[in-house]
Amino acid sequence: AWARNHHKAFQTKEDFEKEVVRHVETTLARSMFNCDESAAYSATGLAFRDRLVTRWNQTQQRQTFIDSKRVYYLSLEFLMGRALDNAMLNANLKDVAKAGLDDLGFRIEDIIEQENDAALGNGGLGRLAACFLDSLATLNYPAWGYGLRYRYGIFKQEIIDGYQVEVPDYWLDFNPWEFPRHDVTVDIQFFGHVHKMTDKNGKPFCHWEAGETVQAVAYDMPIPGYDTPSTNNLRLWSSKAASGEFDFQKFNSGDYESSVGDQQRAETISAVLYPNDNLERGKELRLKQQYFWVAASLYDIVRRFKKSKRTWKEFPDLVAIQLNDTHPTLAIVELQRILVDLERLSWDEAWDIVTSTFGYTNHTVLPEALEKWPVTLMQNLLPRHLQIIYDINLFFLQAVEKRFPQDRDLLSRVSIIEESQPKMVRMAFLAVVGSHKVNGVAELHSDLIKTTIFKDFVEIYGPDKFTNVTNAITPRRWLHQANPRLSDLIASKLGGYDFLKDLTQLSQLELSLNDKAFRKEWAEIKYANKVRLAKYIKATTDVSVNPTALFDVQVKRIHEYKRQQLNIFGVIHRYLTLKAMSPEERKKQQPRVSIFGGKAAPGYWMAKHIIHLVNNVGSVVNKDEDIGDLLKVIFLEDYNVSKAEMIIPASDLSEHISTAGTEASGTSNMKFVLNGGLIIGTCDGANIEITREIGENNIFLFGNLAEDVEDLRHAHTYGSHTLDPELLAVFSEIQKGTFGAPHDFEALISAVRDHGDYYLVSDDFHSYIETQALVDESYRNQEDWVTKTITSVARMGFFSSDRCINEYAEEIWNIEPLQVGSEF
Ligand code: 26V
Repeated sequence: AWARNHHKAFQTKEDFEKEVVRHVETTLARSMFNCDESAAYSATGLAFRDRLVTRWNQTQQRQTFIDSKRVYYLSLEFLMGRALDNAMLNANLKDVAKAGLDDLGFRIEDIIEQENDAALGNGGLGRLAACFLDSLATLNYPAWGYGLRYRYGIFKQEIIDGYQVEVPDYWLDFNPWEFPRHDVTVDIQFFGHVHKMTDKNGKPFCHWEAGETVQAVAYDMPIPGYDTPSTNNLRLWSSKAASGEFDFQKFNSGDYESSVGDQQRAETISAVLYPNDNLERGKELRLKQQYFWVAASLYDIVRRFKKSKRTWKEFPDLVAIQLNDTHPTLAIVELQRILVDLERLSWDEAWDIVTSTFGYTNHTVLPEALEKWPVTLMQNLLPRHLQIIYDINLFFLQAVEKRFPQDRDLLSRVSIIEESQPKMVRMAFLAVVGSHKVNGVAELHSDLIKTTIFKDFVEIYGPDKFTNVTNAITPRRWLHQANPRLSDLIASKLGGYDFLKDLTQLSQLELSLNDKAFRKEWAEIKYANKVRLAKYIKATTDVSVNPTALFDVQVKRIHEYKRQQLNIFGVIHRYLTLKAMSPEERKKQQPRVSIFGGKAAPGYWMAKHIIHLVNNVGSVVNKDEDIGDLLKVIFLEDYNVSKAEMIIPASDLSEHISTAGTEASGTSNMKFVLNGGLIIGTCDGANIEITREIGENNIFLFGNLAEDVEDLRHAHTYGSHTLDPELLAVFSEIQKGTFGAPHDFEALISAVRDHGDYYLVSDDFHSYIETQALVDESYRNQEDWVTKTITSVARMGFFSSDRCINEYAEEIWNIEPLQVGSEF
């Protein structure tokens, strides 16, 4: 097979060029004479895709043949970004492609830029799933991702007059990375009624007679590993009208519009990614998305299992399913339904299989993000599933009652059904009850869930069901791809690129701390990355920034708990301080560029006001001649994975300043440090473990601790609430109208001043300002700064997603790597 496909497995630039020309002239039906950058991208993508296909098929065949246990990662979000650069680097053929494209008259960077981001996610949760797929393939684990093929990914953000405007992200125009599988379809049912029936042996069973059927069609994306032939699969489901649903009656009788309407209703299910992160809104379409995706995936998994001819008892020996947050929790109910209603296992046998199969990862403790569905909605859309949920709850509560007799209060606290008006299904509780392991994503977070939202469940199940797996990132994309010069420099010191597969090898960099040439090159790379970002800032915002200034970056979704408002209030304080100085005094100050980026959920007014304030402060500060290069304030439009790959390597300092106890982990903090930047941050999420690894001299921590947050909030509401005087000075300046109509920012101020300052902006303000002053001082000593950044990078080995995936594999999934034969 390998020999037959040899023409596709180019190794030289000549063969690569032949493949590109072949695709331009045949697949794209164009001539090389009118091959523009877009066509060159398509052809290059197709050439690499061809290479992947053989390995992908071999990997799947091998996994099937060996009958190895597979893990299925169920996630409503996969924030993949671009695929071409990644495919080239993983195959170690980027140099070949670069030379080939050069011959054909193209610059490889321009070709890479042609690709749309696969932006099928909101933020951290979706990008984590993408890093996990990279590690699973690289470590040769038999694994599939399952998700939805949204026609529109996360919206594109435009800034118009300082305001965010959302533009649809139609990304599928030409996507060489997906393979439609029109033969892999599943009919998914909704609505209808449940009938009690009796089988031929006289045993009762339930039959769900559904009211609507929608078809799920599989689209597959190959996921290459780095420096391995293993190529895993990401299967995304797309919805369309089921063949039986297309109403030919209507169509033939001339009611064309209405038959097209049915078609469109079906396609709506996978039309758009919900752009909220951390806010649950209980929309029926979202529940439909969840069930559609979960039911199609389980059908697929069960179909594959059945081919192995094993008994049902053995299901958990072949299948592990990880639930990425509560979004796929219905999978627990669906598997129970398949086993009990369709396969006719006893309830207990089925439930044993179900609970041995699932693991659940929690990604947030914010109460407003915890999924709850109205019982009435569930009853209408999924009547049989609601019955099963009630039964799961009944058996669970009976067991609890047995162990803790007479504790009515406990029963109502842990009930999967919240007895509120209206009644609600608590998805996180269902996920806990239906899984054998529950994990948080950083140590503090995993401790917090055990003492807050899942406290009672720790009592009931014991502590072993709850565990921690600290998040991490793939060094292939976030170092090698995003920062090739730094990766090359590190490789030159470590004797090759093995560190990309064993990141703990970075520790050897500490041996080079005193190597002058190395330090110089290290600093030059940071500078070059800053120059590139400065050019981008000039091109997109028309503001000139000095690349020798300290680049201070906060890029992430805009949310009150992440406290971009603290950052911008701090910037205003800095501006006022500079304004009050004499010109001589000013000359002694450290120049800074404050860079913000991130999307606000379209309905999140506070977040939108924050964006507006940042932009308005920028337009005042950036043209103030007293200030010049001492302070620039930039808002970068449409932050996404590709932009992150450019911005992160250019940062000196990044801000991870959430109210302690609110950011489950954060993962960009790791990306910034790995790229030679330092952090200003709170004792929250993974910042704490980053500090433990790199040392507290190499991070700028500030602010109140998680353990004190509750008392502070209580004091705001019930005690006297005195606000920080320097923050009040900032508020007065905003209210004077210095940054535009003060009315626009009243809500931001009153959240702190009048509504209890839930996120402790005032409590942490002074500590924040003082710590920023320390950063300035530190940055002035460039030699020390470089030492800190090299030391930090050297100690980041722990934060490779390879370590993280190995922990999941051993502690939760019980799966082993499967080496694909070296014959290819
Ligand atoms: C939640 C919801 C709630 C229902 C509506 C739609 C929706 C969409 C996404 C989410 C996920 C929110 C949770 C989340 O993104 N958590 C982030 O997960 C990262 C990876 O573990 C972690 O680093 C971040 O700290 C955490 O905020």
